Amino acid sequence: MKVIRDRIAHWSLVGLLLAFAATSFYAPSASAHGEKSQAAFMRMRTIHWYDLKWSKEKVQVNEDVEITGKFHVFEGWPETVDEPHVSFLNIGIPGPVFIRKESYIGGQLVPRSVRLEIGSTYEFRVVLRARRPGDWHVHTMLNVQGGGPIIGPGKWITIEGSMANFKNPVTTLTGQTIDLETYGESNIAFWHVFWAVFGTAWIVWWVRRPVFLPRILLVDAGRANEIVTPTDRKVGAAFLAGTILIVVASMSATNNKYPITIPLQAGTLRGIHALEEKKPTIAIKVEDATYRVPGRAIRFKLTISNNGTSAVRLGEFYTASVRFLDSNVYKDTTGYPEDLLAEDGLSVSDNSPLAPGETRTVEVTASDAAWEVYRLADIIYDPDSRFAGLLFFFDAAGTRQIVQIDAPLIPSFL
Ligand SMILES: [Cu+2]
Repeated sequence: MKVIRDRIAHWSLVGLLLAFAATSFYAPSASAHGEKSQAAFMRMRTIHWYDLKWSKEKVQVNEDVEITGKFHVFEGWPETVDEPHVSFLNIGIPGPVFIRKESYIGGQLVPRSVRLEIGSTYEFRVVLRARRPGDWHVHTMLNVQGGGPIIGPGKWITIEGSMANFKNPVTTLTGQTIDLETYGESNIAFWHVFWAVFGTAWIVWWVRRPVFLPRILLVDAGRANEIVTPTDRKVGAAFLAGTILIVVASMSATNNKYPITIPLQAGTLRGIHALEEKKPTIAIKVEDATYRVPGRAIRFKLTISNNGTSAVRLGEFYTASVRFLDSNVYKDTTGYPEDLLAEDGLSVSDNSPLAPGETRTVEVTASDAAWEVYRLADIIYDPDSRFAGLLFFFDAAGTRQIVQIDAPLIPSFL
């Protein structure tokens, strides 16, 4: 019997060790972080992030990185996502590898949720401070209550140094400078350990004596009174009085040590300033839009009317974080994430300058591996086959105009 039991114990231990070894050596690296699995039409038809800039790609612990840019809240917001009336400007990172020092929308500090209006464009700025060394894929994102996370383009940022050096100093309104990384930690530890020991002491008082069978037999025999002695009652009373006394005394000590405290600050911020945008002087009509299944490109026919005063060319088509550029017209200098940048992914059947007053119908092809890698091709599985995006036109002086497009997107199988 003993031999069998020993064998079972032995092999269970071996099994456990093997399972542990197998799982600890298996560490797959993920390169996109949630957005690929979201419905393509929702990514195209919610938030358009553009003009993104990252102040640095490599930082030391305690150094800041600033992410700035604009986002447009698409007019044709999907019904399946609640309107962004309670939204939060977040950052998508695997835990606090950076801390968020500041975030602004329209120049206003936004530590809380904000109300955003459909159709508006906002400017944002997020200041991150490096905390944990590694290579991190940092996304700007917007959490919409009733809609979930709307993930912007992610960029790899490297943090060097040691996390042990990380500091997060804050000066309170009582004039004290504290380090939020460790502030209050020892106090929390002390009180939790204290009450755990207190509770354990109470249990130990009772389990010193035989716990179960003798007591059950005594109760069954009608001698339950003998289990609890007069000393036990005194100890019980002492524990009761001690508990109440310690709670009251420590509460008043806390009030003396921290006389000024405030409630948690919360509440949605309204009246966030949107960017005032000039109406584009270019009118667009999407005649039709298709994509081949399977394939890596989207094609659309545009009728472009230039109602402005200078000749323009189409330089970029943006949809769902992917930027398709015509390198003859526009080149990216912002260090946009490579996997989302099709430097020469946009081809226009006739991209010669469109003179003021002129109208032209052109075929546009936006083609890149990103269409497949980021699963925009998976719009074939969506219950609403419509796309949306931004077109960026440039005149000879480099002045930019942004026109939003929105149309049904029809698959072609032949
Ligand atoms: Cu990512």
